[in-house]
Amino acid sequence: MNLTLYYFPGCPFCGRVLAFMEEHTLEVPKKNIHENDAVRSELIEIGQKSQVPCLVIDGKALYESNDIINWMEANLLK
Ligand SMILES: N[C@@H](CCC(=O)N[C@@H](CS)C(=O)NCC(=O)O)C(=O)O
Repeated sequence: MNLTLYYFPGCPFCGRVLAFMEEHTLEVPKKNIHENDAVRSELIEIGQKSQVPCLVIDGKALYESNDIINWMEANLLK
C-alpha cells in the first residue's frame, strides 16, 4: 500500500493526525505543502484541493483529520 500524508507545520488539524501517528509509532511518508509550490500542486492534482491534512492512499485522496485517523485506526493498527 502506497501512503503519503500531505501537511504543513503549524496546521492544527495536521497536528491531530501527527499526534495520533506519534502515539501509535506509525511511520507514514510525509510531504510539506509549504516546502515548495510543486508539492502543493501535486496535492491539488491528486485531490482537486489544497486542504491539509490529506492522506493519499494508493493515489486516492482522503481529506478530513477525523476520517484520516479513523482510516489509520482501521488499517494501520494491529
Ligand atoms: N475539517 C478539516 C479542516 C482542515 C483545514 O481547515 N485545514 C486548513 C489548514 S489548518 C487548510 O488546509 N486550509 C486551506 C485549504 O482548505 O485549502 C480537517 O479536520 O482536516
